[in-house]
Amino acid sequence: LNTNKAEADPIADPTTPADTCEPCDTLGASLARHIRYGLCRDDHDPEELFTAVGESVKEQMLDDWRQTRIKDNQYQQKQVAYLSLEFLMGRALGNALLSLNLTDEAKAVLTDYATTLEDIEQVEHDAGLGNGGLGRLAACFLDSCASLDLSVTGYGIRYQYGMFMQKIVDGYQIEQPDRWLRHGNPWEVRIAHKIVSVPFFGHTENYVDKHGRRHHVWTDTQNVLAIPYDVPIPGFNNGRINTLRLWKAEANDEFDLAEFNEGDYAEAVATKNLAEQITMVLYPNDASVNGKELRLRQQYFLSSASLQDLLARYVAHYGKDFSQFSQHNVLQLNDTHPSIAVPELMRLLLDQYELTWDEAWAITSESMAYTNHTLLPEALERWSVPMMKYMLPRIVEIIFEINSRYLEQVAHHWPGNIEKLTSMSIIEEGPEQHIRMAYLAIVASFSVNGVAGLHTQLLKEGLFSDFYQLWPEKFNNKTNGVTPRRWLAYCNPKLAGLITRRLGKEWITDLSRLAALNAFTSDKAFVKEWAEIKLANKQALSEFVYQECGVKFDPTMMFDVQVKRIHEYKRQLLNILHVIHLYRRILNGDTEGMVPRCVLIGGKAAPGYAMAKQIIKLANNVAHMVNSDPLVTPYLRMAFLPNYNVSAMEKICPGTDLSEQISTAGKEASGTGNMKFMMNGALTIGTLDGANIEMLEEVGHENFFLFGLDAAQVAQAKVNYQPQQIIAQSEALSGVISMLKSGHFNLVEPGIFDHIIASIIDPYDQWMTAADFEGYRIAQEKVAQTYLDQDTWQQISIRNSAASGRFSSDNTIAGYRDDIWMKK
Ligand code: NBG
Repeated sequence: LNTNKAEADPIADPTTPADTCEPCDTLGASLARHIRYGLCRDDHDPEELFTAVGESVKEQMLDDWRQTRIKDNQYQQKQVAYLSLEFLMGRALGNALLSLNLTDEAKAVLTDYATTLEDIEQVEHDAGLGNGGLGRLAACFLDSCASLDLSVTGYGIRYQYGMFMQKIVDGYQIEQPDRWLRHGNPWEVRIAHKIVSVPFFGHTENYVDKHGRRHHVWTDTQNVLAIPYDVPIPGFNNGRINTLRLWKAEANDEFDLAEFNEGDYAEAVATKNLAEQITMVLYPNDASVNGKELRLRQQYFLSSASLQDLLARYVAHYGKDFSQFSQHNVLQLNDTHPSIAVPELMRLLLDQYELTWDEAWAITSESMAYTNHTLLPEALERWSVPMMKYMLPRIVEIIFEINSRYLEQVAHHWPGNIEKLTSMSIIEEGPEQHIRMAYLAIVASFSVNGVAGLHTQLLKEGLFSDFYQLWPEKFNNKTNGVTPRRWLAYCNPKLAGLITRRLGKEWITDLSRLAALNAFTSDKAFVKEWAEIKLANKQALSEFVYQECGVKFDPTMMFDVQVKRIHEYKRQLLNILHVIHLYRRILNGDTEGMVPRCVLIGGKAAPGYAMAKQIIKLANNVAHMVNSDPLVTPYLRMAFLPNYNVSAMEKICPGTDLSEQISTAGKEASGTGNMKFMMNGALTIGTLDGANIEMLEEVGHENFFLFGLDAAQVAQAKVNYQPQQIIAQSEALSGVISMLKSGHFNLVEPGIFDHIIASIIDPYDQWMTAADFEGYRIAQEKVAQTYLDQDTWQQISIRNSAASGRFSSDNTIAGYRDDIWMKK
């Protein structure tokens, strides 16, 4: 355990030679030393050179990292723990250099090694410890917290295999393991003295002591060690280095003595590997539950290790007086995935620190805050009670106790209403009982937030309406945001340079300043330069697309892009149907007023999601037919980009003209890709869903291509939905459907798209693809018309960037800070 003494400030008050040694070298000297003494050989390959660069850059952060830690251990400001099963960090090098203001120095230093910073950056493997929006949001938040000088620790899992690598073979998605740690990870530091132990299985016993107090013991457990690996999170040019603490599971050394004595030494050691499976792999499901036992083990492992860590740190400073705990700590739960932290904090306070139930509950319910990220029912976690009882018997006891006390409140609020008790209970009855994790999180949290205005409203009116009636004060909205450091300053240096030349560099930490760009829409030279930068970025993107897909994109054509996880609600299918429509028009010679376009679609499908995988296959097959017809390619080209990830988006969003945000209204909680595109001057074609609504509010209707049913109309239209009729009334859509049915895109694989075709015609199609097709097609025509007038298009592009200030995650985090974290 760390004590006050160990964390006293050794720099002010040196106690060992280590405290008085020379401060660390310059980046160049440090790199030379890592290459000479760190790599142990001269014929280093690019991976090794990257490792040395990473180590050197990390070294530049160590003093500030230590100072940040020392300061935060004094609890000078409230300590926030951001608990998340996912942190989709991507690459770290370029962003760290930007934050430390070392980019130019690094560029200069690397010329001595006959390489460029760009080449070294490309060697870094993405840290893909997340699925999509939820994990990337956590990463953007960490950047903003550090940049706003907030003491926030990210707690997550150090998965040995992150998000799978997607290959496309014959148009089909193939998943391959992501061995991101194979060449080591220069950013992490293993902190062996902060290991904690996490219990599983066993059983509970209780007894009454001589003072009449009941004690609970959870015994006969199998314990797994949690080893922290710390990753530095530099604030932007401000000296703060926060920590992302990722836990790795390891077996402890308590061997099974019976096996041991029977001479099965090797067996006894080998079975210990089971423990290490806990942090082996990230579950690749986005927006659906991972109902596997191992997933629950991951959730408990993360929650328990992080809470033990937090409590030990608190006790080291304040002793066992927990009366101040919630004043100094807050835990933000990133979705329900870590919500088992609720009963775990209760357990630690009750069983380990011997607080009473009321004391423990006051602390827990004053320090937990929960963020919901989806309305989709298939994503709401429910865990089987028998399974949880077997794995975590003490935790289940505590959940039942929380539930019975809470149901009393429900009974007071709705006297005599048995139905309410059943529907609001944390325990769902049925052939097998289940624990509703979202309800557990709401009951225990002082704050419950959605991630965009519409999403929060729908939570209050629909999914959680009973809870909203009971506790209206808990509910609040925090519209998502993205960090302008990575998503503009770093990924689009040309545009960032132009903006800085005109506005100064303050926009990097105050994105609302981009509003001043509106003044330049009538400045011809500025507009011209804006357009030239987009063209150069499109050139770079076409090289990337050619390298990854072998498809030639022409930068003079419009770049129309949809990249995100593949899901029916996101309606990549609607986009593909539109491509088929354009293809038919070209084949029919109807090219009047058509704007040549390159359509890019990218994204991963959950490995068990058959329909999403078929959509990928359809995109690839349509792309093949389009690209192989020389009569078509002057007007239309299409590519499916394999293995879409963070570093791909860094190349894609600067070179995009049109951003596709076309989900069925009411389904996309917020979206964050939409914001990255907007910041980089793309125009959006989109529905009234998620944060699109707020983007539209900021930029105005004349600068946004809106179409489709809104959430209320979707609900209404479901009542008597007749897609067959809609198709019959649309010449364009009937043509598209008959072409699909004819097998034109699957000549040698008959029938493979039958499910997709059936889904569009199905009166129970939840995603209402047919309903929105005509609106979408017309909006796309408007896009084309607008694009023909390049001056107007570029002005709208500038206005989109200018209006994106509200979607900086700095802004979002300021909201979390003021309304949630600093509330008490
Ligand atoms: C996702 C939503 C997105 C949202 C991100 C971040 C889940 C469960 N939800 O719309 O689908 O932008 O969360 O809030 O991954």
